[in-house]
Amino acid sequence: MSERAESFPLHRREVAKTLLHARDDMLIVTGLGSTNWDFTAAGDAPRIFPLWGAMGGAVPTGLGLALAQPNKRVLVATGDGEMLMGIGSLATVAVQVPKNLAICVFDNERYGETGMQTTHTASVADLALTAQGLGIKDTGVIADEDALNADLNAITAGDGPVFRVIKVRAEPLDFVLPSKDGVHLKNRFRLDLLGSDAV
Ligand SMILES: Cc1ncc(C[n+]2csc(CCOP(=O)(O)OP(=O)(O)O)c2C)c(N)n1
Repeated sequence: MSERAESFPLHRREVAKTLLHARDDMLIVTGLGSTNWDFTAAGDAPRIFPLWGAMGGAVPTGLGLALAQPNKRVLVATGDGEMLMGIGSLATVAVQVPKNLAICVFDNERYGETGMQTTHTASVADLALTAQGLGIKDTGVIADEDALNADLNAITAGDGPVFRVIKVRAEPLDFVLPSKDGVHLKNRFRLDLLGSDAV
């Protein structure tokens, strides 16, 4: 059971590239762990806000952003371990019903960044069912390229909140790190979104 993720067809770096380029005005919050590296590798840009810490904080950060910027599309892309740690935030997303928010969990069934220890999704935990149970109506699992393409419009433009588990291969990849300067990351994001008065 725990080895199955090593043969999932979707490669996370390709998924990140597809999501990043699907909509160039979409704001993106990435979770600590490998989604930071995936989106940096796909094309580091001011509209991407990578979280270097605060495990469990990706969805709350994306929710706050979506509520503050209702006319912008917001995507949270994070790992299954990070999502498990911040799981209660999905209940708040469900209550707030942000129309402009999509959440994609890159589920490799591993704590990738810390050495590929298996997470709960490698055995019994189902994050899409959990999100549904917490009240998010539009949930689903994407396991191959056809399903990803079929769901791209929902993720980038569908009525939110949209929640997708994307099953990605458990594979060792090179680190492609964003800047470690948190103030720089915050300021470049604010500058891009709000203009020079914001920094
Ligand atoms: C509170 C806390 N616990 C543990 C860690 C260590 N840590 C950093 S990344 C990570 C794993 C992230 O796993 P996942 O979200 O599944 O992402 P992946 O790298 O597999 O995509 C862990 C355990 C941390 N940073 N903070």
